[in-house]
Amino acid sequence: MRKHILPVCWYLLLVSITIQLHAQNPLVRNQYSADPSARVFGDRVYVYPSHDILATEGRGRVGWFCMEDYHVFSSANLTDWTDHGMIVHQHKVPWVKPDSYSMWAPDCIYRNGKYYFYFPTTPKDTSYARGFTIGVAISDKPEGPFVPQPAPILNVRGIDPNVFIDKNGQAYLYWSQGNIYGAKLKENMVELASDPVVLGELPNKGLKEGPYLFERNGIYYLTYPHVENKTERLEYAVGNTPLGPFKFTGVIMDESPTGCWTNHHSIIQFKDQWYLFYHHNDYSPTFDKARSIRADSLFFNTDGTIQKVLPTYRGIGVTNAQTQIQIDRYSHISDKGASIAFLDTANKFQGWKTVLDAAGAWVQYNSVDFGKKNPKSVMVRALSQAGNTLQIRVQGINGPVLADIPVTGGNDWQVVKMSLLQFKPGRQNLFVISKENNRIEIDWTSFE
Ligand code: FUB
Repeated sequence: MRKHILPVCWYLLLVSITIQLHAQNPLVRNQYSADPSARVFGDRVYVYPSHDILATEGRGRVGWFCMEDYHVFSSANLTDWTDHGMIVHQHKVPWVKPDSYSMWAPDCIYRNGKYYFYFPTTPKDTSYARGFTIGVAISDKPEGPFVPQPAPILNVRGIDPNVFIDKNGQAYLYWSQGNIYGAKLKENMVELASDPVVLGELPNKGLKEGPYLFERNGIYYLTYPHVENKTERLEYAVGNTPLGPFKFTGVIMDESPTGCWTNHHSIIQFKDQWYLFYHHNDYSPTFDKARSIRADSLFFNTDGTIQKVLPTYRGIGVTNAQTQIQIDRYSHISDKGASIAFLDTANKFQGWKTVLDAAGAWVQYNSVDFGKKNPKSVMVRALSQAGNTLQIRVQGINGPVLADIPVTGGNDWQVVKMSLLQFKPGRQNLFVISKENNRIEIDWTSFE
């Protein structure tokens, strides 16, 4: 079960609802989320995703993307995320076509004391654009409140805005509409300062969208989803200036293993580590317009090329041993006798369980912080019809045994608590192993 802590201050409830979430992948556990634009503001990471909802008759187009608002999420440690609530709604933007439900992939950037939130959507006045254009909302704080501008940015037609501010202070807006476009932004951040140009030399065949540009060691990385085969994968090209020309250089992430047709990403450096934020469809395996954002670590080679990122469940951040450790978000899993399933297929936001059904089957969950204070016991929420014993080890599959936990047979979930045989301080990789052949399902484990 996931833990949601609602604020006690009634006046906060009137403004927006703030919810605390513990998360690995996916990062957002209380709603669908897509197209994550991550930014480092101060000592926190803020993520501005799209917010997928399910269309119904009269609300969006059934079977297609449906988005009416945006939330912002932030974290200081990449494990505990705060949902700051809704920051922009289509019905609060004066120029948006009210029945469009097309608040697609956004971005946000800081300049001169203000936060500028860019979002693509459909205007009711087609003289701005037939189809999508891009608007801006402005705030004094990264979590809002954001005030939408009365009109969209002129001379922009397309989706997926991304903003980059170069070392000399010049800001650029990027977006996509078949091709990827770029233009300079004025100092006011809400008007173009140059005519849009098509960025080259990118692959000609197959859809390209979702540009995200960043600079590292004098290299400008233009990164983008591209349909090289049947679904999108994340690629990058490099150049010497913010508007190119760029040279295709490689693939950052292959096509989604779960068949999610889109991917959309951002790349940040936070406390000396680079991260890729992207999306899959974790909570909606059979409908890929209801997506979930994720993050994994990203590494550069010494020549500046990017190593391919493999999507993981474990994701990023350290997990406090005293929280409910969701081992179904594993780092590694045994080849035989171990699998993951939804706890409740009728309510997928309940999350997942680990299923072990062979003696010796195991899951490994990395980076659990035990701190310095000795925990005395371990708890596990588990269900085993025939009964089984779980073994908890650290450091390796043959590493020190912390506990053997007998789970008696029955049809109900039970929380079983056992004293620890020994304790290993600091950050540990955790192994949960089935000792017998009887099937056992595990929701979470925790130390106290
Ligand atoms: O979320 C709607 C669209 O799907 C985005 O704008 C694209 O980048 C793709 O992720």
